[in-house]
Amino acid sequence: MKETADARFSRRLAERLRLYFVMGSVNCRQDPVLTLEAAIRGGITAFQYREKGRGALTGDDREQLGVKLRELCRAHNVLFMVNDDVELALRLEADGVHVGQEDEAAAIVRRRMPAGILGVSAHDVLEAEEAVRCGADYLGVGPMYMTRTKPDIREVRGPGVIRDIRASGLSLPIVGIGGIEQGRAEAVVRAGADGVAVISAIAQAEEPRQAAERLLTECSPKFA
Ligand code: 3NM
Repeated sequence: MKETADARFSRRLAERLRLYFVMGSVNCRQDPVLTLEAAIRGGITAFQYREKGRGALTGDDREQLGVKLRELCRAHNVLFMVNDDVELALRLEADGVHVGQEDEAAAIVRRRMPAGILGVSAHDVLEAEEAVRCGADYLGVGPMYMTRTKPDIREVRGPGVIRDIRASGLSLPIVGIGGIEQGRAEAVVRAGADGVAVISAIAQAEEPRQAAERLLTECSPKFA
């Protein structure tokens, strides 16, 4: 049977979401540009600019850092997403926007950025189904494990929630997020995720490049 255009888009997007690095300046041990450069050398396939939290850059500083990070991604064919800010995403000519359940409603973002990739955070089957109705192109499902990076996380559900979402019949690309460190990525992919999204496992690593390389190996399909 011939693959539909939607199915082809999803399959290609899933491949590009295998190792999804999320960060802003407050998450990094070193300079964010150097951190992203190292992560790209380590093989990340997607990046989300998430300039959030105490001490985060604002205004022009936020945008200028975004321009530098976008340039890096563009030069290396890494997907460039912006967290929760359609205006910034449009100004930065990002590939798309990622929104949480608490952020601007996904359906509104979809209307304001019809051609961009829309990622939505979901925590259970009902939220996943609602995100699909709102036009999500992929889901970020978490928290997989306990994390100290995001203070307002929901209950930790583990990779089983991805298995539940897949069992409900959802075929959209999924990345697991939350507390995914070395040694935890494979379980997330085995549960049905197409990739993993991480902040501290790369941004807080002494060697972000090596951290990314190891995670990429862990979440690359080596099982049938
Ligand atoms: N969203 P780390 S958990 C941004 O559960 C984010 O939706 C989550 O950081 C969710 O990789 C999370 O350092 C933080 O644990 C991920």
